[in-house]
Amino acid sequence: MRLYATQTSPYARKVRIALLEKNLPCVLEWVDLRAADHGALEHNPLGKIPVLVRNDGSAVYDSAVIIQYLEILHPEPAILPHDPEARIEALRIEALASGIMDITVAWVLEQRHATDCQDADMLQRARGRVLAALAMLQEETCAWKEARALPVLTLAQIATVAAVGYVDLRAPDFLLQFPNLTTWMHSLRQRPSINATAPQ
Ligand SMILES: N[C@@H](CCC(=O)N[C@@H](CS)C(=O)NCC(=O)O)C(=O)O
Repeated sequence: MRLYATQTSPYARKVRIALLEKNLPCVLEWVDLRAADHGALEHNPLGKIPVLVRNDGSAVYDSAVIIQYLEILHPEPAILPHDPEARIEALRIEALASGIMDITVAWVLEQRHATDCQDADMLQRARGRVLAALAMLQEETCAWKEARALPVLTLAQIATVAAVGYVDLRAPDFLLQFPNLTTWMHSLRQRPSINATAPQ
């Protein structure tokens, strides 16, 4: 398998952590998203990463679908609970974390405009929504204090680390109100899957 990714994409990081937690070998293909003809376009007409290219050449995207693909084809160790209620809950937290990624990416892109061209309402609304979602994630992590010692991380934890790590990289001020969330994320630093995928 080959995974098209960038070093900083939180969506790609979610998949990279899942691959490492599941001990699945995968070649990483680094993509320059600014290039007009970057390699992922050949496999995903949307031009978005991550894209997983299977050994038969067929492609799987987006990150949530790649995760489902990995879990279906390589069920052990499981990163999603088997119990239906717990599974839906894990997928909800993944959606919450992905929403944080989506809104933070949009916030970052808006911030890059010249100050007098920025949409101040959009920036404020985005900030408010990310903060509300981070508050909810912080509540979730209270139950995960021992995640560092788990044999395998769950999808909810993986998506949370990827989202919070991205906020920490691009909008660290957003995390000031959430010291417990930051502490939880840092407690996982020594885990090989987290350490090896930290955005640079
Ligand atoms: N919903 C997608 C989002 C993927 C996404 O937006 N990736 C960004 C990188 S962080 C990207 O490829 N952007 C390039 C573009 O939109 O042209 C997923 O979960 O995989």
